Parts: sequence; structure tokens; C-alpha cells
Amino acid sequence: MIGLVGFILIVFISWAFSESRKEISWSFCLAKINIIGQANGLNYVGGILSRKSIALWTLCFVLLPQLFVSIAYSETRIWIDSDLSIGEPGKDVDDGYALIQAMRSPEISIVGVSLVHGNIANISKQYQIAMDIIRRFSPMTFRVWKGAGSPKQFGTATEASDALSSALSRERLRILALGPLTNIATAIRLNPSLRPQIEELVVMAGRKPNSPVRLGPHNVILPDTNIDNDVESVRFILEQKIPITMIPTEAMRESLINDTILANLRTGHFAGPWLFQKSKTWIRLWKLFTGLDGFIPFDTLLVGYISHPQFFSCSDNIRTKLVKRSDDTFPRVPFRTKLFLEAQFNSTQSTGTDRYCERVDRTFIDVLVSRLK
Ligand SMILES: [Ca+2]
Repeated sequence: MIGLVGFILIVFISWAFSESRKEISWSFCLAKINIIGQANGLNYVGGILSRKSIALWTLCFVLLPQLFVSIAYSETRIWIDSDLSIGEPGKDVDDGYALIQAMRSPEISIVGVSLVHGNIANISKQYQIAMDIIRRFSPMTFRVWKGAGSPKQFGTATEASDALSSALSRERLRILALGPLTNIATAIRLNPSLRPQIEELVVMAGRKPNSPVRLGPHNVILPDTNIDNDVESVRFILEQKIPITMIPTEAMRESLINDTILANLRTGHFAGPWLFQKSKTWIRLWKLFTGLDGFIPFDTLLVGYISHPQFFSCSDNIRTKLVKRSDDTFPRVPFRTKLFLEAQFNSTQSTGTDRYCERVDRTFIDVLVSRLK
């Protein structure tokens, strides 16, 4: 946006002063303002008809304010890695919500979207869903890349890992990992020099040591599926010391989309009616599974973390570790152990580089709905 405004400015100034080398001065703007108050109609018209005057009027009252607004609300450039499955029978809808939310967030500029196994392994199906969402709700301002269809592809180049590497070679990026980390880990394994180009890796995962979150009347402890689905990629990312921000279930437990909110979405004029149709089965499954009144749109919290950081309460300078513990998550299997991604708050005096966001303001859902509706 800033680049576009700057380009227009240069064109206008070049055009206006192609006949004259007169310097631009703020006093010119002030003089023009004065003219509005003092000149009669004929002088006013006569004053703005020259090429130079038109350009400077534009510069003073249209383009400069836009430039200032652009600077004040500069977009954050992000890469989204997603296991998109909205609309697939019995599969999570949250990636679809998050993608549309990101498209609809003026605070965010999407550099690219890569697809990864997780909710569903069929990457071609995920691509179809992504194209459908873009066709319905967004001009094609970014590309979607097909990535790993299983954790076994960690270390094997895909369209997605190549595209992410290419993007990182051009600029530092914040990455939202809405699924397992296979694509991201592969990009860095194959191009280790790009590691410092990841400014922040935001993951929908993690918890405090021995602090499971029990959801709803059924006291369900959800598995950390983005970790469980590719532990080796997580281990590799941790070894790389990439700055990680964890948005855990703990932060999301009060961010619920219930029947009232779905009914509200249904009356919308943007994506609301489509999301309502795609979510009807999912909300029924969540009610049965957790006893809650609705479902948590997990991945939307990661987009919200970028667009509305003021809603998030986070702890900084922590360490992130994979720790083996007794598995307390659903479905419970006696004596089973597994690796958990945990936030280590006070292990030593030395500090880590990671962040753990343990709470999000309840009003987040209102903002989310207003953007999606
Ligand atoms: Ca996801």
C-alpha cells in the first residue's frame, strides 16, 4: 500500500513539474487553504485548473493523508501454513474461518498460503477448498501452494517448501502455523541459512507443564494434534531456535462459536451464510463430544494475534520444550506416554526467546464475527 501511494506521488510530482522546476513547499498547501476561504468562485476555479495545481491539490489533501494512514496502520506480512478442511465430513472448520479472517483483516498482508496434512491428508482436496474460498471471498492477491501430505515428507521438497523458502529469501516473515510443522521444517532443513528470516513462528499448540485444559461438562482434554501429527518436525524447529509463540487451548477456552453466533453469521452479507452452512455439522459434533454449547475456532486466534495483539495476554522470554509425559488426552489409553510441547517459565535464570499467550479477551469473538459476517 505504501509502495503504491509512493509511486502515485512520484508520478504526480513528475507530471506537475515537467513544465517547471518550482520547489514543493508546505506553504503552497497553506496558501491554497487560505484561497478557499478568501477567493471568489472564479479565482478558485482558475487556481486549480493548471496541471501543477491539480497535482499539488491532490498531493496536499488526498495522497499525503493516505500515506500517513498507511504508515500508521502498516500491514503485517505473514505466511499461512494450513491444514484446510472446512466442508469435509466430520472435519474441523477453523482453518477456513482463519483464512477468510486473514483476507478480511486490513492489518494483514498474506504473502502466501501453503497446505499441509493434518485435518485431512488429501492436499489436492485442500487446494480445491482454498480456491473455492478465494473465488468467493477474495481477489487473487496471493498464491496457494501444495505441501506435504504426510509427516514422512519432512525433508522432501514440495511446492510449498520451495515457495516458502523463496519468500523467506526475499524478506523476513512471520509465519502462522495452523497445522503440523512439516512444510516449515522442510523449508528450513533444505535451506538452513533462511532460519533467521523467520521473525516469529506462531503455533496453535502448547500448554504449561502438567496443566491439561478440561473442556466442557465432559471434561475433555484435547490432544495437541498439530504436534502429535509430526513430532519430528517440531523437534527440528525447536533445535533451530526459531522464535516461537504458542497460542494454546488454554487461551481459547472461552472463545466459543455457539448457535446464537452462527445464526448471526447466517444473516451476514459476506462469508457468514457460507460459514453457517459449513459449520452446522461441526457444531453438533462438538456439542456431543465436549458438552459445550458450541465449538472453538482455534486457528482464528492465530490471525487475531496478528491483527489484534492488544487482546492477548502473553508471557515473554520463556523456553519451549518437548517433554515426555503420561498421555492424559482423549482418547485415554492407560499407561500410554507421549511428547507434549510445553512452556518452561522458570527453569533457569537465563531466558528463552519464546512467548506463551495464556489468555485472549472475550471480545475477540465479536471482532471475528464482524469481520466474517
Ligand atoms: Ca488447522
